[in-house]
Amino acid sequence: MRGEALPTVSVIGLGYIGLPTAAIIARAGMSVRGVDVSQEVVDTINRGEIHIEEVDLDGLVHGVVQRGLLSASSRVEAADVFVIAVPTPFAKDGQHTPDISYVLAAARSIAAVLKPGDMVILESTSPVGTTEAVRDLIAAERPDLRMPGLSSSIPDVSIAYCPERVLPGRILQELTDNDRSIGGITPRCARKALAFYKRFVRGACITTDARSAEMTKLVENAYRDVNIAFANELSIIADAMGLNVWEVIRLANRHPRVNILSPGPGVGGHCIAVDPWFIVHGAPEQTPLIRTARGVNDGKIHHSIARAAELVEVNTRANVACLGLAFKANIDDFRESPARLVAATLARRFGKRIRIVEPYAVELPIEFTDTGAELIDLDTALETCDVLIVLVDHDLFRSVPLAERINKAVYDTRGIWPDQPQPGFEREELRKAS
Ligand code: SAJ
Repeated sequence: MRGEALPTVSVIGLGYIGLPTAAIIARAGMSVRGVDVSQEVVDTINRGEIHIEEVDLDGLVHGVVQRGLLSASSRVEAADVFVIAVPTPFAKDGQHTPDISYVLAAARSIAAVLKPGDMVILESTSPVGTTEAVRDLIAAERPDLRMPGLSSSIPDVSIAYCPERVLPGRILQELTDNDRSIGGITPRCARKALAFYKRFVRGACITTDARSAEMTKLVENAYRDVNIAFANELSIIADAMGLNVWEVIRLANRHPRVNILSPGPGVGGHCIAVDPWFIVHGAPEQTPLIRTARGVNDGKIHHSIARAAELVEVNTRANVACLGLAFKANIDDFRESPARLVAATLARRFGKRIRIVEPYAVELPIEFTDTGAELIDLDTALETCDVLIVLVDHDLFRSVPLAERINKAVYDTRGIWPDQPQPGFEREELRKAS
């Protein structure tokens, strides 16, 4: 690559993946134009500021904007490489059908400015076949350009699928250090995309075909969902049998080939609870396990609500602290959060007895309005609430010593307090002892 001019890059979609990706590519010295439909996002980035929370992202974006390597716009303009990082939500049909319209809209806007030699890379999590759909759309819009895989002649443009696999809260580190699957529409496309990613990725970049790369991304998240479902099902079984699930998992995981994940109040976020459906949608007859896992994890939310409500009802006079609203530990993302759903359901049912502790929130989300529930800090909760419902394993909650919660009724959906006496468990121990 020595002596070669660096490509100019356009990143379409400046959300949780697009913006960090754009900033990292810019840091590698390439000139990057970020594109977003929101003028507010565009203006924020052009001021060198950011609109999302992610560790160290503010300093990085500020730096590359200052150095003139990253700018934002609401229009797609000519570039050498186009990276699509737009959302792929569900369609509004209630059937968990993937909606790839944002991807296709991005492809259409790229088609208008595409020139021979350019490369288009899709990063959005997508159902199998989407990269080919992007290619077909561009082929229809630009009959003057030869497309990969449609004829035996050398194509004018390259098209590839390269999913991200980063964890919120560690995005910048994982964007550079994680291995990447790079799926070309043709092997030639994959090699060209590989050369691009090698400029800013330290992890291994492994080439494959586009459909395999699309499926790989979905499989990674479905794998995690199925494994969390196993843990969640165990927790429901343990409740029915009066067992301490954390003790059972801890001991089972001493086996050299067993590694059970952690139960929780359900699975949240925008990936693990969504992506398995893309596989189910593509192969409805072949996916009983993946579909069932989704049902188990969603069912765990209702189980958590029922168990928490029982505890609130039994402790008639007590104030109740729900600990956490985020979809997982130590982040400020409350979207698609089972913790938030459990807390809001309790607030609607029990009103002002419910208090919420969420160190990452400055106010309660909209659905808490008029419920009577209030946002309080952890110290106040420990002073004023006799029932604690742990919904998120934030480090702040983990650090509460036994002495400060020993006399409280606790439902710990995350197992952060293994030393907390478990009433049901103790009864069972006593029964066995007598
Ligand atoms: N959870 C449990 N028990 C566990 C692990 C997680 O209940 O043992 C819950 C979390 O509390 C949360 C949900 O699962 O509600 C998802 O959290 P997560 O940490 O498993 O994953 P995400 O959604 O933050 O990120 C995932 C990652 N995928 C995998 O680990 C296979 C990440 O690498 C992907 O890049 C990301 O999805 C994505 O963008 O697809």
